[in-house]
Amino acid sequence: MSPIAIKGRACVLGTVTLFVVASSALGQPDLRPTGITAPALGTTQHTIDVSWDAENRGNGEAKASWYDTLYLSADEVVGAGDLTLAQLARSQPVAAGGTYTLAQTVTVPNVAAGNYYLIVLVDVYNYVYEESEANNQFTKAIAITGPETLRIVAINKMANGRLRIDFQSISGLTHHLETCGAMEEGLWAREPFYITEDGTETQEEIAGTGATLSIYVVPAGPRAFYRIAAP
Ligand SMILES: [Ca+2]
Ligand SMILES: [Ca+2]
Repeated sequence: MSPIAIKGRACVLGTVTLFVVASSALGQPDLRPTGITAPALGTTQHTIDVSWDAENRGNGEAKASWYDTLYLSADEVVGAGDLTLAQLARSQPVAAGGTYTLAQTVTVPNVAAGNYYLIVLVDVYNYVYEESEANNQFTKAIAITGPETLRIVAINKMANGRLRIDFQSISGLTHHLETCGAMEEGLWAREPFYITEDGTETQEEIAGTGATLSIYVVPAGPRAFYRIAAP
């Protein structure tokens, strides 16, 4: 019995050695999401366009297919209670150093107004064996307003003729919108608006939010209301 036992152990050791050499020679892929493109503001039960970019920063090809999942989360960690907004398959391989983009129009769930996070997890089912499985998440903040009407707290005509509107949701979210062009106060209007953080329209905001919103302005006044809708 003894010679047979020795032969079997040698065989196992040989197999282990061969696997390590082959794995090292081929290289491993390493998928990593690098960005999420989405509006800074979403409205419940309205759609938003979301896309995410990812790269293969490893030195081996990522072989198809795998799945990426987009979540809506109240914090920056995926956990119980987070909502799945989209799950997309990547059905082509990505070479070492290569990139890919997935995009989906999603409906913002009927959640309470507040500040949330879009979180993308690439290779969510771990179909791809990667150099690192710890870098597969990317997070982007998004504010969500309810279907409620929003209260205008200030309307100001700016020096360039544009109209700036500061508004607040019932839940206390504050934002401001600024018309793309000169606009008359006190009129019903339907104009594309940009969301701005600082009152200055930048290319990044336009590209990043993709966000012109249609807005219906009720005649100006501190008690006026308006609603926003998808373009
Ligand atoms: Ca990875
Ligand atoms: Ca993986």
